[in-house]
Amino acid sequence: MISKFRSAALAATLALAVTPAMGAAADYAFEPVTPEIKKGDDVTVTIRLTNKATGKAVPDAVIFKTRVDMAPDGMADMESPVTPLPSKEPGVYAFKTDLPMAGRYQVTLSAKVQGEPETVTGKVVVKATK
Ligand SMILES: [Cu+2]
Repeated sequence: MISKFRSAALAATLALAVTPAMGAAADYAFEPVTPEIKKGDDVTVTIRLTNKATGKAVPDAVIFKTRVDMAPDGMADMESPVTPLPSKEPGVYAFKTDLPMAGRYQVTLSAKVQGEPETVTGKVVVKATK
């Protein structure tokens, strides 16, 4: 019973932890620098993070979680590996991933932004072309 209770309590805690931080997320926008990319392996996806209030790019964010999948085309379980690449421009974050088929891919990001206590999350859709 105790361990059952504990895991239920843990699950509740985790559910609280992953509740989207609307405040922080609403203040920032992730946008693809190149919304269309030729399909293939080892392609570079670049995403700009901006502060909606100032319109300025947000440099030095720590993107600690990324996921690329084909959820927009009904293939959420078609997930691609993602490797962060060095940023070439402040506020622009680059990743290496695979876009094996033409269609829409969703990039889900979680970031820590300087001076922002809440985790900033966002979803970006990029299209792979033939
Ligand atoms: Cu697919």
